[in-house]
Amino acid sequence: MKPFAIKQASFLTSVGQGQTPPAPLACEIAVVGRSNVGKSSLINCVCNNRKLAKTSQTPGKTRLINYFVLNRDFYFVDLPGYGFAKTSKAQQQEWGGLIGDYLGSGRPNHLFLLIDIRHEPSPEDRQMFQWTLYSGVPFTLIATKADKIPKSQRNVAANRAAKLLGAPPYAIPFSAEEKIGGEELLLRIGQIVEDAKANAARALREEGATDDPAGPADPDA
Ligand SMILES: Nc1nc2c(ncn2[C@@H]2O[C@H](COP(=O)(O)OP(=O)(O)OP(=O)(O)O)[C@@H](O)[C@H]2O)c(=O)[nH]1
Ligand SMILES: [Mg+2]
Repeated sequence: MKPFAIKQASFLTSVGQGQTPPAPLACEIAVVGRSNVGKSSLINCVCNNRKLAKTSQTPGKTRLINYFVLNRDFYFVDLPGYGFAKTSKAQQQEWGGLIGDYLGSGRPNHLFLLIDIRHEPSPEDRQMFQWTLYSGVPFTLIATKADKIPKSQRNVAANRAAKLLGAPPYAIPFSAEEKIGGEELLLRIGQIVEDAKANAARALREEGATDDPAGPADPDA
């Protein structure tokens, strides 16, 4: 398989609750996880552009759904994080509404669910995982900040984090800081985009086949 490369990446728009999202593209991959887990850093790392998505040590920086266009072909979506301290009830409700609507919108082809490789999943991580399962959107678990633990323990720790979440025991160990796991992630993205295109083409063919009320032409007529 040809290695998949990100040749172009640009910010398109931010969308809040009740606002109209941009017209769909061939594929949409959304990044979700606790505030400060490294969502924006992962996007920047994959796109090889440190300034693309705003990163911050202040949790809760990303409050809107941010759309990035990659290879002029598909979306990478930075979702607002959950679980930071000092969140009001109203903010939590706003977040829940935004994410719930997004997951049920039919837009995302795939979710990258991020968990910190060092910590047990939080109650919010577990809830997010349940929402993910409920949404039916395929997902990949990614264990971030892998640079924080010794190399020999990374795979075990990543898989353990997935297992603790109640998921199949596999997560990609990733570090934006040391570019660990970048190639595996790119391969994954390539597969997801290819699958989304193949599914869309199949759906179009099927639609075409059922559109003609007379059915297929009779060659003997
Ligand atoms: N050591 C290490 N630090 C990281 C890594 N990824 C992100 N960080 C740091 O973690 C902090 C949060 O990173 P962000 O990418 O802004 O996190 P986020 O998930 O987008 O956070 P919100 O937008 O608040 O939801 C920043 O200080 C980053 O520098 C990593 O792989 N390794
Ligand atoms: Mg962010």
